[in-house]
Amino acid sequence: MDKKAIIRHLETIATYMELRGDSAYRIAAYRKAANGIERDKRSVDEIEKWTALNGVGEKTTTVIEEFLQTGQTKLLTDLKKEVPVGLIPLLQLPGIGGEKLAKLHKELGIIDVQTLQRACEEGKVQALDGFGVKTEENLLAALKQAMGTRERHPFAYARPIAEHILQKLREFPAVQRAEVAGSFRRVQETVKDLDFIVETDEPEEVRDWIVNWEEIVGVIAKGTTKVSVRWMDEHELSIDVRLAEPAVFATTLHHFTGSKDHNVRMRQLAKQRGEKISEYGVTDDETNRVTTFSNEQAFYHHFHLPWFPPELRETGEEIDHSKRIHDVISIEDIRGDLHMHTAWSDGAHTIEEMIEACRRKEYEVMAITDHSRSLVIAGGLSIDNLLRQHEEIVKLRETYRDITILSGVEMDILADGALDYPDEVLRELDWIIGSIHSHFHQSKELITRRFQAACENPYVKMIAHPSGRKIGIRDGYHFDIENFLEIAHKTGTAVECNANPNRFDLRSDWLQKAVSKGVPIVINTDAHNQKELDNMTYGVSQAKKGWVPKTSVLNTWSVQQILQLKT
Ligand code: DGT
Ligand code: CA
Ligand code: CA
Ligand code: ZN
Repeated sequence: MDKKAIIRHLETIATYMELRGDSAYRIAAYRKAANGIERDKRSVDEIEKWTALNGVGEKTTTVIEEFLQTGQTKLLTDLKKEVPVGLIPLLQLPGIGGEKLAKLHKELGIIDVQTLQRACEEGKVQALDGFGVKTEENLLAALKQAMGTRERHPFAYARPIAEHILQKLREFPAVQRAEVAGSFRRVQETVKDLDFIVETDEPEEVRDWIVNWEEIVGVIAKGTTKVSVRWMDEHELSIDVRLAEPAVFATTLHHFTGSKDHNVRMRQLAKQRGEKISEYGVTDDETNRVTTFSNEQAFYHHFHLPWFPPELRETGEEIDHSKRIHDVISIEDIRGDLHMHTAWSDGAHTIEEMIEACRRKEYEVMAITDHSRSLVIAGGLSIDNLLRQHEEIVKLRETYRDITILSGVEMDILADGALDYPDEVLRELDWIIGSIHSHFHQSKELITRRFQAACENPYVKMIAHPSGRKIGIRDGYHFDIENFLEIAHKTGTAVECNANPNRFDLRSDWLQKAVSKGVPIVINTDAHNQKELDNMTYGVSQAKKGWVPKTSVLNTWSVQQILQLKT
């Protein structure tokens, strides 16, 4: 027998005793014994008298001898019966030893990941002695990230997986069309799984191909119309693929795009007309004749409705507002991007490279907005560098006459509401963005006061990512959206709809509020490289979810109108 096995067994006993709430003295006896055995250089066979070892007593020796003879001990078997099995994996959590876990078990009835997660979410853990807000936050984050218990995944997390799968599906010869459906197609902030609809005449062939993909770690279901598999990512994201024959592709795509509530409303509408909707088409109640459609447009048209962008298919109420759909912003309306970084601060590309990328998008206007001097970690620009950059942009305007290049900055709003540059500097530039990047823990009132100070400055045209959240990572600061929008409205300051899927900031319901208060919205990518400029479509999706009309979106206006903001 290996000495390590004995040591591990004794340590396990100590851990279980700790979880059971045994006396510190008893627990320590097993730990000391394990320690003593580890320090002794001899092998198991060479040890004659266990009690002669440092820290090993009579009682422990009995346990060791039982273990040596049978490979197990009654003591540990009994302990395992008494301690909930679900507690054991929780020992892996950062900052949680047996003692703390025992306390959570005793005081809050924690028995596994789920009960611990619930207790954290309800704020019960921070109320315990020896635990605080920070511990609770850390625990929750660790539970969600490391233990694979995350139920929903940020859109940004699922996106590369979705894009990869979509491309793969579309390249397979037996696949005619493939689309992503479900909450991902609706561009929800988080998704539970990924849903795909595949058009094929050979469902078996496609199915057998999919279950053999090297990127999957398990098959959940395998039928003639549906395959469910687990992706190889750390959370083993589940992937549903529906196999549809050509005639039913459009209705299958519609059905599995959802949302459930949107579908319910559609079915009600059909019922009033004596029809039934399913993923296989629209059935006439009287004749039982099934109508199928070549695409979703034709399907909606059948009900005298315009095509609904998936982003708008949420509560079902959208069906009552179908007339407003053509006012809602779409990607074609966007004339430029007014928030991006270059290698002058923490971006990857030069100003020229960013200009080239924006020209490829046929933008009429763009703004270079690197970080300001206080944001040292992001390479914020000193006044000198900012002014040098401005000069360079002025020069580049000579070269690039088909796009208006605004010279700007993303300026930090400091902890006390002061701005990172004096007015004499700001006056030189065209497009000043105000941002909060520090002191997130301030009170609602202080954060609001910082925003107010920025908005009241005549040179600050826009507030970037107002809530500071990063989906699935941090909630952002405490902040009173009503108050903030009121201030933005009064001062004529625009607010950003940040297109980065990690942010999707503002939230869709807040965008609606901004629209109703008449606050101009700017959809920006905040790109740190050329590729991220492509996120514009996701920003537009986010704006769609808030029913933002194009007239409210500042970067659909003419350059002149943009420059007139706050003048
Ligand atoms: P998720 O996955 O929670 O992020 O959200 P969804 O909307 O992607 O939900 P999912 O994957 O369960 O189903 C995709 C769509 O399929 C859903 O939006 C509507 C439709 N669907 C699926 N199951 C049902 C069902 O049992 N009843 C109805 N009415 N629709 C369903
Ligand atoms: Ca889904
Ligand atoms: Ca699904
Ligand atoms: Zn930025």
